Amino acid sequence: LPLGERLKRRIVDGERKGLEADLDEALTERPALEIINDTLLDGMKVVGELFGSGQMQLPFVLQSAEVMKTAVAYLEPHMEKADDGGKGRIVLATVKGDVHDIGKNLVDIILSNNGYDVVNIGIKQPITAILDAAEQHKADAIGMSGLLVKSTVIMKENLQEMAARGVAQRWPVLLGGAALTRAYVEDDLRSTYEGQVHYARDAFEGLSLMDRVMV
Ligand code: B1M
Repeated sequence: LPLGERLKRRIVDGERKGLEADLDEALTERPALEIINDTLLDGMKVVGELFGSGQMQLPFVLQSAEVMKTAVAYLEPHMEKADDGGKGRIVLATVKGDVHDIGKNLVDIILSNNGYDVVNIGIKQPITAILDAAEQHKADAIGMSGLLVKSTVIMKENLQEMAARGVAQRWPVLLGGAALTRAYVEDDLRSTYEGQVHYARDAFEGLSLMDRVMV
């Protein structure tokens, strides 16, 4: 198989052996971010389709996710650091009840490499923990990730909780994750919320939103 196909296959098959050698070879051809975006994420997409259609069982999805994480960790030091920090601080979390963190961690990498201080508090985080972290770290913004349909409801509840606590105007909120849609965030959530809430389709939109929010 050609290198790109081989790497994609590794994600789909959850095959770690020889991964680093393939990544080293890919790095001689393309920048790290391009390898992630154009190849590895394609592999994860296939995993999602296979899982969704019942052709792949959960333990194998987990293996694929582990290979994806290993690959991203291996590539991270090779990424260009465009900016050294000081552009603002964001608390990032995957919402309550949700364990998916590959997307959130990519957002962390992209923002960190582009001048933001990221306080990544992990998965399954209730809004109380998110707000405590935002307070404690004097964050300028809050980012919530969630991939389950259920998580889109949690995000709505989280915004309601922020409004109830009177902190809606204090932190602009960025939302992202596969189950969210732009319409849900920009029409539904935004219409009832007095603070800033933004939808980010991917990590790069997350970055451009932060650049807009922080001016
Ligand atoms: Co799960 N899972 N999973 N899973 N999983 C999905 C999400 C699912 C769509 C698969 C499917 O059915 N086709 C489905 C959800 C269905 C639904 O809710 N309607 C699903 C399910 C059902 C489940 C379980 C319930 C399965 C079970 O237990 N029976 C379970 C849930 C457990 C829980 O959360 N309580 C579960 C578990 C798992 C694993 C642990 C095996 C593993 C996660 C490992 C990990 O993350 N450490 C896993 C995986 C890997 C997936 C799929 C296959 C891939 C997700 C992924 O990493 N994609 C996923 C299929 C899919 O998403 N279509 C699926 C790559 C990643 C880069 O994309 O996170 O979307 P993503 O991030 C993107 C953008 O969304 C955006 O930027 C990234 C790209 O640049 N983004 C942000 C994300 N967050 C952002 C935040 C921002 C800005 C942008 O600002 C704050």
